[in-house]
Amino acid sequence: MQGGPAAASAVDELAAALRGGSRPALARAVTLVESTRPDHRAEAERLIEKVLPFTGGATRIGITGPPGAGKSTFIERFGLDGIGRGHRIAVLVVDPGSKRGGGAILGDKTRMTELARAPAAFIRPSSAGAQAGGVARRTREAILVCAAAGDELQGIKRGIIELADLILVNKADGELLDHAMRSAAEYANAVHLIRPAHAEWQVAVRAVSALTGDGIDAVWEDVARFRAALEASGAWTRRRAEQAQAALWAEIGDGLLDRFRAAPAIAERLAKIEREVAAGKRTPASAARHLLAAFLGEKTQEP
Ligand SMILES: Nc1nc2c(ncn2[C@@H]2O[C@H](COP(=O)(O)OP(=O)(O)OP(=O)(O)O)[C@@H](O)[C@H]2O)c(=O)[nH]1
Ligand SMILES: [Mg+2]
Repeated sequence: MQGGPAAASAVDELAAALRGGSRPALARAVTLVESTRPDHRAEAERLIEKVLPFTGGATRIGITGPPGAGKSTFIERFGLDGIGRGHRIAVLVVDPGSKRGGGAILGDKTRMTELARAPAAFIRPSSAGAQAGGVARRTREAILVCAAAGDELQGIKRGIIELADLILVNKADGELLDHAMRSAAEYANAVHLIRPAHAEWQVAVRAVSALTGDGIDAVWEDVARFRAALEASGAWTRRRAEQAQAALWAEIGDGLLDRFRAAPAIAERLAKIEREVAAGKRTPASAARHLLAAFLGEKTQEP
């Protein structure tokens, strides 16, 4: 779908406001990009193409960790410290475990109040809809694992540790301090046994306190060192390119599926064939072949 001249100039204005650092413009842009309406999609694509050349400066950080580890508290403290260092912060909250969203969103709105009020910060909880089509899909980057003091190493999936570029043991304060230090030492030992994902980066383990702010400065320095090391070797650019290509294939896959489901030849056959597959009367492979042939307008043997 093609946006008219009015839509085009609205998108140009939005792009200009976005580059000017306007928070309301950012909020509108995120809403636009998350929207699944076809006319919004067209505008969103136009907007993204306009601003894409200016996105290279941002560092994207993925943060994950077990429930209650202190992720929200950490993000608020880390974000405020970052603002103090002259950064501008955007937080996209994703809850991949559930489609409900509301609870976590409210929790974070109340937990990150100080950061939410900061003019240099922007916080957007992503809705279930956005996860299906928007931000979450485009939010895979360096993962920073936040482990609460008290978590055993086994408590965190090994797979996550292998993906992490930085591991934080939070709650290194008060009575939990000793325990956090021991945990951090254990993680550091474990990390040395794992083959590093980047030859130029040794995964760091840090004990931090999101409550007192201890250790948070070092995390900002790790982020800067990580970026500098990968930029120096060319891995940073290579990774961005790979991510863009992976996103291209994801878009192709999603686009094909959308077209497939919407095609009349599929719509009229789908319910019956799904029932047959569910009932074991037809194998998934043969059913898929039949539907694909119908979609592509090829002659099939069967009705
Ligand atoms: N002592 C101490 N408590 C902390 C620290 N960080 C967070 N907490 C507390 O731990 C609890 C959980 O913190 P959250 O920030 O909500 O943790 P979360 O990982 O976002 O939790 P979910 O979003 O529910 O998974 C809260 O009661 C915090 O006050 C810390 O550094 N030290
Ligand atoms: Mg939280």
